[in-house]
Order: sequence, then structure tokens, then C-alpha cells
Amino acid sequence: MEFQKTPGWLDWYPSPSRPRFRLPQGAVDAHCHVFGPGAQFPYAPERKYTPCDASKDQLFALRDHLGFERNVIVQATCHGSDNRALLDALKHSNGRARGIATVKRGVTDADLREMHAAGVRGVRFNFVKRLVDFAPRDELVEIAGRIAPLGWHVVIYFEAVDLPELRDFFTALPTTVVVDHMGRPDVTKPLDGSEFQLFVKLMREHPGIWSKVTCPERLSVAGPPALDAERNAYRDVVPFARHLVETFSDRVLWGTDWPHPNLKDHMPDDGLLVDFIPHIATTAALQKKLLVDNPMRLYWPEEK
Ligand code: 0GY
Repeated sequence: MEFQKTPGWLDWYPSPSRPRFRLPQGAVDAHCHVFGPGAQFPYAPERKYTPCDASKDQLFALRDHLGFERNVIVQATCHGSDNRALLDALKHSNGRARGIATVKRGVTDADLREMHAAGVRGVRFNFVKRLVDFAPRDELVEIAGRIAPLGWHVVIYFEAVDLPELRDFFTALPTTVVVDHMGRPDVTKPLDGSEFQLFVKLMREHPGIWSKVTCPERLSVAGPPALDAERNAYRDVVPFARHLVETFSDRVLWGTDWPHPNLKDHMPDDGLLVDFIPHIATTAALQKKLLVDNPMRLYWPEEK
């Protein structure tokens, strides 16, 4: 099947620079996607955007180029609840990728078992209006109850303004909960303002809630990075991510978000994104927790 990508959508960065920051051995890119290829794994009819293809082989090449050991591949909304591209990538990763799927109420125990065998360790619930038509809450509760006995967790994606309304739902979930992209703070608002502090409070009061300190390129309002000698881009996002890394060092994850869906103004150089890490995790000990210990504990617990 032929797919035309959504007009205005940028392709992923074709030749990322080599990062200056040397990742610790065993580092995990804990948030990335595969898209299609559409001819092999068609995009979902209910999708809100059509991406450019971004295959497992391209993802694995990026992993090696940047110096990561492993990936956590997250089902993107353009594939809906058809997890075939994700499962194919996991099965071809030689055990070096684990996955987060999207499932619907009708998912069978056999489906869940197959996903587990392939390396799926969680499901994603999406509350971002531009990306999905929301699933009813009772369906999500039912799914969470089904996956909890497998030792899986729930990944949630929402915008900061929606947290007050969603908070009680999140805290009632029976599994570990991982928040995508720090709950998407508005970084023009103060770090100690009520919006971000509500998210910090959520994490402080609920030790089962983790956060990905990801997507500076998406959250930054400073526009394309003004490079300085330190390759220190997306500076306006640093205080938010650094605060979470330092306050909740055992519950943070980092990922590239390659191939960066829905970016229209600026496509990040993934090498530069890696060079963001030492600005938010400023010691070797914090870097090891963020990039190795935490994702290994969550996704490869049998190796710890
Ligand atoms: C991300 C962010 C986005 C998209 C998706 O599944 C998706 O389509 O997650 C976004 O547009 O903010 O994590 O990749």
C-alpha cells in the first residue's frame, strides 16, 4: 500500500552527528518508535497523521551510531492497536529491544502471551487530543487489570494542562506508571509554578510513577538550537529535566524519540540530543541510573 506522509511533516535527520558525550556501557534508548514501512506494515485507518517510513533496521543503525546498547520501542498512534511493526522489530533485535504496545479491550490472552514472548513489557494509554480519539476509561481500567499479572506497566502520554483532571485515574492504576516527556510541561512557565509542581507532587506522593525526561526538541520554545561550544541545545528545557533527574533519580528514563513524529519546524540531530544528557544528569552516577540501571530494572529485570 502507498502512503503519502502528512504535508509539512519533516523526515527524520538523515545523518546525525556523533555525540561528544560518551554513553555509559549498556545504555538504553528508552523511548523510540518504528514506522512501517507502510508497504509491509500499513498505517492504521484511524491515524491522525501519516509518517515517513522509519524501519527497524534504520532504528538499529541509529542505536549503534549513537552508542546505545538497547532500545525500548513504543507503539506510535499512527499504527493504532496493530502492533505488527513493533513485534517484528522486537523479534529481529536479538533481545536488544523491548516494547510498549497499544491494545484494545478485545485482546486475547494468547495475543498477550505472544507479545510478552516477543518482548513487550507494557501498554500505552494516550490522552493527547491531537493524536487519538480517547478510549473509554473503563476499557483502560480493564486492560490495566489484564496486563498487571504479566508484570507489565502502563505508559501514559498527556499534556500538563490535563493533569488535574487525569490525576486520580493515573494514581488508581494497579501497575507502575511511566509518564512520557515529563507530562509535557509548558517550559515558559516557572519551574516552581503550580503547573510543574503538580507533576512533581504526583511523583513525590506516588513512588510507582516514573518519568521519561525526554523530548527537549518538542518542549523547547527557543526554536532551533543555537549551538554553542558545549553543544548545549534546548536550554529552556534543562531545568525541568534536571530537577526530575536529581529529585527522582531512581525513576527517570531517557530516550531519543526517534523518528520524532509530528515535528514541522525543526528536526533534531539525534547526536545533539545525546549531548543534552550531561546537562540534565550532571554526574556519572546519575547518568548510569538514567541510562542503564533504571531502564534495565524496568525492562530487563531478569538480568539484574
Ligand atoms: C512521541 C510524541 C508524539 C507522538 C506519538 O504515538 C504517537 O503518535 O507519541 C507527539 O506527537 O507528541 O512520543 O513520539
